[in-house]
Amino acid sequence: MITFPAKKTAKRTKSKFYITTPLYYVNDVPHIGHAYTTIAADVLARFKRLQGFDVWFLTGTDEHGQKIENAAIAAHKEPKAFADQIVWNFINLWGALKISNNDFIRTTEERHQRVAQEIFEKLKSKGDIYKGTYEGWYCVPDESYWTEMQVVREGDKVLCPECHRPVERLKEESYFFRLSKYQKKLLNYIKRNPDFVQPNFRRNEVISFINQGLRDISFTRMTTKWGIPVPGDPDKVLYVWADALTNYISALGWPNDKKFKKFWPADIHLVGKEILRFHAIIWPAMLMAAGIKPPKQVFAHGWWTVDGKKMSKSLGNVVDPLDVIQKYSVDSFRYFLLREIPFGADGDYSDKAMAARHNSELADDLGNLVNRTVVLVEKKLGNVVRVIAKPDADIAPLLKTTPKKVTQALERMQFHTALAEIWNLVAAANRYINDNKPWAENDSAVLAAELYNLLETVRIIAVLIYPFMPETAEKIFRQLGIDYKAVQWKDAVRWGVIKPNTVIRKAEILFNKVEAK
Ligand code: ME8
Repeated sequence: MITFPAKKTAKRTKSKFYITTPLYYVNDVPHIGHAYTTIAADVLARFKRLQGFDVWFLTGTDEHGQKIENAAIAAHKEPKAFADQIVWNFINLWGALKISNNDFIRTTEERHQRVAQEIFEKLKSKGDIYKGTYEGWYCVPDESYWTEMQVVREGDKVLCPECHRPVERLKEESYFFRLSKYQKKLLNYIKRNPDFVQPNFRRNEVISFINQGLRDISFTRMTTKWGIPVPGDPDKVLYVWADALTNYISALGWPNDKKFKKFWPADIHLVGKEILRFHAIIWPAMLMAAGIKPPKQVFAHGWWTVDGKKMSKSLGNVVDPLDVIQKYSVDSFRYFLLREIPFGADGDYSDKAMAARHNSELADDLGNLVNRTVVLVEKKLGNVVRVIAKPDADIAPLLKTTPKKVTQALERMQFHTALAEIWNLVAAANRYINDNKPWAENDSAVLAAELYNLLETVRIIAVLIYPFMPETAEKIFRQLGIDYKAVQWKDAVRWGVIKPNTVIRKAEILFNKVEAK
């Protein structure tokens, strides 16, 4: 086997990787925003598994609080029965999207409720929880408290500064978490760990927010009954964020389970930008108070709009991922979301943009490359690989640099760059066919060498796209006679994996062209 003299990817001291998504509210069906975070987490989980990491990938649902209670009332259901119904929309969607999560946690599960209560008690025993009265504003859709200074007034309406929906006035007895005490410690942690909050511009936002001064936060609710009972004060329930954030350790069986010991601290909490403060301020402060290590990184991505507008039921522009994958394919959808915008920035979804990428980059570029290669091998070599040829100078330099660039991009969460690099290689391979014209080659040795180069290039591309498009990669591996279960990331820097006498299976169309609406 000829191996490129490429250096091994970065040395690692630890072989575990723990990645999480937010726990999605079960008030409604999932849309492309929820799919986005979960697909991004899945790509990283698959990438790390291929690299040999022991991966734990967690997702789940946030099932308590006033928002769910109100949605259940509107549906004439008990909150738990309502959650039991809605949760299937998430479980089924993750199945359809080929999400490879290792666990799925619901905050109504006993294993979670126990931990949420124990953490509350622990903070209380440390003197970081105290009794008082909360008086101020509350945004139910965001489940967040706002002060007089923060709310937006428009005429006689009082609106949430984050989502611009009306807020409620609250006055209730409550237990507060002494968040203010952790201001300095948090700032130090963020400064000492530049990767903790990413991207960098979000890190700066978090730092300036903390510098404005942190206020203690109400950690219980009285007027809402749908939640985890406060230990020792059953008239109250835990504030839904104080409950839900602890899922990241409850799912690992904190404090004694070997999963917790192995996987904590989390390597990455992936979140949307609107919930960054909960994850980068409140959550690490809770952990510090409980004497538990903070996560290594919180990465906040941007928001999708649809046809230039915020997705909303009233506008009727909420995109159901199941509709998209039915029209295009799971892999087209996964590809589009991560190729269209840099991770961290906002983006816009439209059927037109989706169709454009599907038809040109998937059907034309990748689909044709694989199809042409396999058809040529069928016609010219009778489907059988003859020899292992050396990498051709026309394509070898790119074959050598691309895997490295893709690895680097994935390690920096630059999914769109990783895909752009892979598509440079796809374009180079298509050019290689056009320039060398193997269909007209009369010298059988030259022909065998060219086709071998194409087959190995296609194989390497399949390795590189695997985290993004597992179904497509598997289809390609099957055509090349490769057991996809045995594929590793380092196979992308190997040459000579396809052996002589391998039977190449007949081309199967990877992507059918689709017309935009
Ligand atoms: O906030 N664009 O749950 P949630 C991109 N339960 N991502 C989007 C999006 C959009 N338009 N809309 C939603 C909650 N998301 C809490 C979290 S965690 C302990 C508790 C994604 O159902 C994005 O990841 O409102 C965002 O942070 C998340 O869904 C919010 O989901």
